[in-house]
Amino acid sequence: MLVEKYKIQESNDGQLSAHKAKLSGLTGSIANTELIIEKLIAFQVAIPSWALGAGGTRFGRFSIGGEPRNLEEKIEDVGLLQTLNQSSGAISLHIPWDIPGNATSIKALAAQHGLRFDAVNSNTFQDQKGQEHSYKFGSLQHVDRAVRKQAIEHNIEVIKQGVALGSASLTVWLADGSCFPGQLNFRKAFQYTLESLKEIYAALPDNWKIFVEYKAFEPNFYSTTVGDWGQSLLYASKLGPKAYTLVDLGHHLPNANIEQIVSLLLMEGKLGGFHFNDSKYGDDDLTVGSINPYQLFLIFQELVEGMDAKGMNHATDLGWMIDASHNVKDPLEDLLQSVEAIQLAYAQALLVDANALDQARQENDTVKAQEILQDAYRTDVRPLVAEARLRAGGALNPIALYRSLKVRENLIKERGLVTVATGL
Ligand code: RM4
Ligand code: MN
Ligand code: MN
Repeated sequence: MLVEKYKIQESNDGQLSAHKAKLSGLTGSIANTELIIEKLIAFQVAIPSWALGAGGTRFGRFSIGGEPRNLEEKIEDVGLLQTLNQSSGAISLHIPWDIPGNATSIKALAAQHGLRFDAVNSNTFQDQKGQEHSYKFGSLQHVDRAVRKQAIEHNIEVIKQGVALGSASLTVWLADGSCFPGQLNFRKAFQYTLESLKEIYAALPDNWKIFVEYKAFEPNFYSTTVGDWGQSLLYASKLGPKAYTLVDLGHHLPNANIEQIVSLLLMEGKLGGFHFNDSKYGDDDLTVGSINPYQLFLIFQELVEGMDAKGMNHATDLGWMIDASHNVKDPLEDLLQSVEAIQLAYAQALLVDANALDQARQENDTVKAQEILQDAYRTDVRPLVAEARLRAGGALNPIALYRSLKVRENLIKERGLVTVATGL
């Protein structure tokens, strides 16, 4: 389904005066609103191709209807999000959940929707039909060289597919690890994984990056071979300058200080990308900002401060991606909420007066430091984000428009009620 520009215009026109009134309240009290709006317009978040259908748990999966049946329809769905919010201008593919049969036409279709391809993701955590060796006991870490080789070759194939689509990074997330004490020699598992990653690294084109994503547990419950940021950083450092750590917000043990991790990875020049989501317990893959928006803000505050310290471009120097799963919500509404939550946290982080914060820290003025952060966090920046969308040609209120245009109902008419999208 396509949403025509005039429909966006019509709905924006009806909300314009109320929006402008809210916006002028903010521009009156904040000095750098123009700069923030410009930065928001430039900031794009990649949508995961594996999160456009109903997610499931090991207990069940409840269809939402109208799910995309193939990659072309997934691109249409992301295009729809982009039309509405003008901030979802990229898609991240998971291979082989999505196989771009004809790369030229897939690339052209994406371009028609204003989309580019962000990181491509390999999958050696599931066995595919007809696959020679099983990943039951790991892939890049496997004790059998033949299994490792198969997994390496898959990653190299994913790089080739990514090159054809104009992507420039590979995300490797491994389920490798062990479920029971005694199952694995930790050092051997690390060394095998490192050797395998080195072979994949050697196949990267010059301008490419490899992101090593860590995760504390699941599906392995005793040890994970890339289990935390320390292990990921170790691999990335040993691999070389094209290798970086990827932080997925749901991949830590409870109460981990993710903002501190982000700060230090940036300091080391080894933060490569992000998978945004939210969680209360583990890898819950919930809507960004739905559980702990303050933590998201604190993470963005470190991102902005750390990137500025290195003169990095906020919009282009890191891979910004969502990684989520939708069990009860319409995935497209959920993704609109997630993108907005990211933009809000980013805008609030841009409000922080870095010099004043620095001075408060210098004077050990803990109260002042907290006030500075919470002042920014408690500012309602929704009108700024809406203004950025308006100027970029998007909808002032994407979810309201999505609903009033009955997008899901139309997708169900087009695609049917019992379609199942590949992915999580
Ligand atoms: C993992 C991890 C990866 C994602 C898979 C589907 O938990 O977050 O990034 O590709 O799930
Ligand atoms: Mn992830
Ligand atoms: Mn995950």
